Amino acid sequence: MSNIRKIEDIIEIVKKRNPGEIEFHQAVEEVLFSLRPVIKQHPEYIKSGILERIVEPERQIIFSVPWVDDAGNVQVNRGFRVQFNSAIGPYKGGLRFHPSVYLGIIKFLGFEQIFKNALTGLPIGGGKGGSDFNPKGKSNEEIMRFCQSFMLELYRHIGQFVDIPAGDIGVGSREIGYLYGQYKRIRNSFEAGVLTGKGLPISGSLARTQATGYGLIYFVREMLKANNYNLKDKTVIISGSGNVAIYACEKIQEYGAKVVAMNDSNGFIYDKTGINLATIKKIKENERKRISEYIKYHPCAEYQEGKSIWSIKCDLALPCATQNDIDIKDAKHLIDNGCIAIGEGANMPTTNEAIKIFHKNNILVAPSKAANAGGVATSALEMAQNSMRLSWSFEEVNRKLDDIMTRIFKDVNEVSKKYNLPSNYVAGANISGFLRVAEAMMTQGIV
Ligand code: NDP
Ligand code: 2IT
Repeated sequence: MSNIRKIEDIIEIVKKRNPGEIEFHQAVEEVLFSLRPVIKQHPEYIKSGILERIVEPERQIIFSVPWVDDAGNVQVNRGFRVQFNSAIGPYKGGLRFHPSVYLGIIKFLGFEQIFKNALTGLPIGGGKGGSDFNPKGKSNEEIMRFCQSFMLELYRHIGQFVDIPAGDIGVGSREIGYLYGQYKRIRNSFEAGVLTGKGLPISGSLARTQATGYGLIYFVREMLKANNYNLKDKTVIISGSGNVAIYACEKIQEYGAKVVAMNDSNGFIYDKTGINLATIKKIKENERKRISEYIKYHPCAEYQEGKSIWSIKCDLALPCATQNDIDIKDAKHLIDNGCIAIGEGANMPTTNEAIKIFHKNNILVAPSKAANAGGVATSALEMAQNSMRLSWSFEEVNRKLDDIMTRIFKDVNEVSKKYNLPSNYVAGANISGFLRVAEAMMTQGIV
């Protein structure tokens, strides 16, 4: 049987075994197809069933999360934790609270996390969790009660040497604080390294809040440099206006680029004079309001609903909201408008078809597994500080983050060249991450 056939067979098995989980199928297809050249060189991986084992989560936990809302009504949500792969370290990955969450979303995110975490070079395996709970419009007390109920089940499955959750969409330091308080109470143990993305008063790390967005820009900076471009005076569009989007905006503005548009799930703002980030932080971080508020402070800006943000002209597109944000139609708009590069801050924000079109048109793509790895890398730095019972300065963590992102780009670039796929950083990231996990799996036998 040829190797190509083998990969297609495995994808078929994944589709049959995980019916309806389309995002998971998409993530598996993207990775496995790009591994063809590696598998050819490593028949021992086939023999050891590395591919069959890597697409099957080691453990999947689904639980009910009952809680009482402010009106006294009982609500029930569904909680998930998928512990995907522990070849190179304890399971590590965020929690997503969003109404669209179901097993297929958590599995795609957990699968991607395996390779991303491997790329950081730090000892962390891959996992992800979350709930279909919708935090929008909920009071602080409702968020707290939900987090406490969620942890009342999750606590038995996690631990600093077992599985270390963190934030993702809908989960920031407020939620991590409530989750941590409940974990500590149940266990009667101040085990700081069990969760990351904690606030500074409870052993969080400086620069973790900024890490994913800053890391994305460090990676994009290196990618542009390798292709004789730079960030200065580039016109940029960023989708989303949450944690990743805000700090990507902050860092790219520091490098002299101009961000002209951002959005949330309702609509986008276009400010041709350049987005005022202080206003975005006030609306989104402090007041938790909609991005449409921006035009109240900056009446010259425009607010639009029902139209794609990617129809605006830009040099750089940074999708930092959610999966499948850029489809073929958006990709064509971006190409026609002269865009030179995509930097994926969100996980899997570009469809597989759109990535193909970008590559065909020589548009550079910084793939999420590599480009947004700064968040989880800094989470691992938070764990290291917690183990040492020390905390590093903002400058020190930020410098380590920059070094890690610069090194990830170098690895991804070298691997893409080695496999004769120059500038295909998507393949470079998949292959580089996979090789680290596969080698770790090989040394541990069939477990
Ligand atoms: P936040 O919850 O802070 O922000 C999410 C942003 O994306 C909001 O502006 C939200 O708008 C928008 N958004 C979410 N879902 C949708 C949707 N279905 N359609 C349109 N817009 C949407 O999350 P983060 O910034 O933390 O996460 C953003 C992305 O980055 C995610 O893909 C996440 O997986 C990824 N990521 C996050 C990391 C982290 O450290 N936080 C690390 C690595 C990756 P609205 O408020 O209207 O919902
Ligand atoms: O997608 C991701 O890498 C995250 N949401 C961050 C995970 C983490 O453990 O910090």
